[in-house]
Amino acid sequence: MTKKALITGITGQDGSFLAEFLLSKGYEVYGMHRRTSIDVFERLAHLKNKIHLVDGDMTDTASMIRLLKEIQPDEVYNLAAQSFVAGSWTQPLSTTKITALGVINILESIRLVNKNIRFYQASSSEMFGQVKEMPQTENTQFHPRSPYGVAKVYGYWITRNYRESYGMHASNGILFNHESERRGKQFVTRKITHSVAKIKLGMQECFELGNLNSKRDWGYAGDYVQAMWMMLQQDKSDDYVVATHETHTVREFVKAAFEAAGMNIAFEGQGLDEVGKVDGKIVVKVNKRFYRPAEVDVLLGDCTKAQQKLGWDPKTKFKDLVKLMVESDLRLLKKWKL
Ligand code: NDP
Ligand code: GDR
Repeated sequence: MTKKALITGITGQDGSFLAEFLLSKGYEVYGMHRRTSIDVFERLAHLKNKIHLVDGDMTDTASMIRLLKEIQPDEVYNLAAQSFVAGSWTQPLSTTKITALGVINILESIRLVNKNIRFYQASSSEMFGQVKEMPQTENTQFHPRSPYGVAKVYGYWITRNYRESYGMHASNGILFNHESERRGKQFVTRKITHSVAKIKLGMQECFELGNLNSKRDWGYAGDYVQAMWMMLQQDKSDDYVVATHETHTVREFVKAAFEAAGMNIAFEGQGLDEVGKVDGKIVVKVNKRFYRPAEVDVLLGDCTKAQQKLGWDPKTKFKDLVKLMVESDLRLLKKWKL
């Protein structure tokens, strides 16, 4: 029997990678998307004829009940969220409605329609926030630092609660930052690789960033979606950290991106006066506008449990990730220039 999976957040970075992966495993894939006034299927162009796109919204429980009844999926992957941390201060209520309450909307819908459906919740390292220990594991206490992080803590606990209350197969993947050539351009990695590619091609002179000192454990999205699937294949549901166990500053990411484009950047100055120069010309400046009201200074994940229990390993190394993103942006921009 062909297995059916419903993915919420299909139009996002992870949605496209997970859909590809599940198709390769022989799944019939359904992707839920909300109505928008413009075409948001850029990341799905190559998959559009292979998956079923269905209408729904995380804040509309009725749409989820309808979809679950119609599709009767074996597995639900809940990837939908207002996922931009900085945006969660400007839109705290809608972030909460989508990223926190959206999770109970879908869990309760599953419970009412068929509680044997297996459930994956996209939990986040942002829950660790002001970290209580290094590295962070499944047992590290949470201290979220943004409305987004707080919403994800709710999503995490309600997923555990439905597992404990109703015996549902509901797992949390506590994923650390994962990036790719399909990453949204608001996020720092893609903002950097896209800007560096523009500078390389003479289309831009300089770009601005916020906190260059914050450290992240960056992995590749293509590797991480495999862990999501592995969690739902276990006899018992559980919670797992998915990370690379390596952390780098934003400044190191910038350096690696320029290097991947064949340029050398040197930083000088401090704080808001810090600049990055290539051949004596300023290419990176710091702007307070990109600082956050409360920052997550450092994240470093320990994925030993996922390695031992799921047999999952992070494959893509930091330098290779940066290189693949820069090269993809160079290709895209060259095409666009033509
Ligand atoms: P994206 O921001 O790329 O994608 C988010 C998806 O959610 C989009 O498809 C978006 O649709 C959809 N969405 C937003 N609001 C609604 C709504 N009200 N109803 C239905 N769909 C909605 O995120 P990623 O792919 O990077 O991340 C996937 C999940 O994993 C998210 O939950 C994120 O919080 C979480 N996560 C991500 C990490 C990362 O590093 N990427 C790390 C840890 C957790 P639209 O296109 O219409 O906006
Ligand atoms: P993050 O990702 O907040 O970790 O959330 P983001 O790439 O937005 O920020 C990472 C770090 O870079 C610093 N930074 C900047 N960030 C952005 N976006 N733009 C800038 O110009 C800039 N300059 C410095 C930030 O302050 C921060 O410290 C991502 C999202 O995918 C979440 O949904 C997910 O849950 C977490 O990763 C794990």
